[in-house]
Amino acid sequence: MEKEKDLQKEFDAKIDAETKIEPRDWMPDAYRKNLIRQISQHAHSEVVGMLPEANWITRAPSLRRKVALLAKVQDEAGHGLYLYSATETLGAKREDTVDDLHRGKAKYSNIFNYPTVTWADIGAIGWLVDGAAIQNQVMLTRTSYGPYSRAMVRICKEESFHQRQGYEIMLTLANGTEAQKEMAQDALNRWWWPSLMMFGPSDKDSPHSQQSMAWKIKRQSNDELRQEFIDKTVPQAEYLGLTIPDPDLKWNEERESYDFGPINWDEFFNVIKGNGPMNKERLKARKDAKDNGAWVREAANAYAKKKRKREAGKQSAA
Ligand code: BYC
Repeated sequence: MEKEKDLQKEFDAKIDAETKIEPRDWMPDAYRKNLIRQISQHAHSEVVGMLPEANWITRAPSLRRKVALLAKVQDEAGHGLYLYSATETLGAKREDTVDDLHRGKAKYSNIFNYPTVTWADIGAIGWLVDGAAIQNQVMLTRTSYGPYSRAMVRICKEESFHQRQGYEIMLTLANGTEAQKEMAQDALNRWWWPSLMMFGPSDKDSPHSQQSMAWKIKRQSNDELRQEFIDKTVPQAEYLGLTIPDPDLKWNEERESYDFGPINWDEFFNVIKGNGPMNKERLKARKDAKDNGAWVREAANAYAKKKRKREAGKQSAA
């Protein structure tokens, strides 16, 4: 008991001093659990996030667009891998983590449960979804758990390229024909609100925030990040000549920030419960990928199994 208290004190001192917590360091169980929850959900989001975009790889309008989109989707797979590895440093088994996703037990970002119906959606995802991701993830480069913070540095660099490829698609469409501009506006209309929801419920309804901020896992609150994202993104929409679909959006001189209309939290909670337009398809695609890859895993394991059997045979003969 005394020893536990000393370990807790040492942990608290490290958090205070901004010293990273490393895999072999002692950490409170609740800190470990909370990190596994957040990092694994983040990993699932990266991997499920490949699906709506992959939908357009074969239909990208030019070779240049296709190459950029392919690179982006591959980057997301890489992000998933760094993050699954980070959960393993906390003692989580990757098989269990992935099974939690497939069983619908673990969450992944609300945003990937909407369909990508036109090419402009690929622009809107890069601009808004990756833009929101950067807004949230830059603070995570300073998160208190070492492996997570180091993974986030690399991820943020890649997200920055993703955001630009999306904005450039929007810029091209917004300066194109009337039909192209309409397509860009329609994509903005559909992706704006779900993008704002990506930051999570408002601070008063966010059960994990207070403790996560005290442990310096999160460095800014959901509402703070959402507001910063809006303030940055509105001028970008103006530059495109597009209209943010919020009649209440208004610059507030006093706060030097935008006021905005109410977010439909019923929609958010419904989507993260598994009832969004694409939840079932997304999970099915992930499960199918696992099932269809079974033969690869079997082949990769075959040699190891054979070797084990041979060695067991030698031992029993000896
Ligand atoms: N979607 O107490 P709260 C990407 C859940 S991927 C679904 O505020 P927390 C990209 C939350 O899990 C973007 N669920 O939680 C990839 C919790 O439920 P549980 C993903 C959400 O953790 C490919 C409950 O609501 N980014 O960038 O303190 C292509 C209460 O919430 C969401 C990350 O994962 C949501 N949006 O704060 C392009 C970043 N929000 O677990 C782009 C890392 C909340 O109790 N994660 N919930 O069942 C975080 O920073 C934090 O986990 C969050 C939520 C800010 C998201």
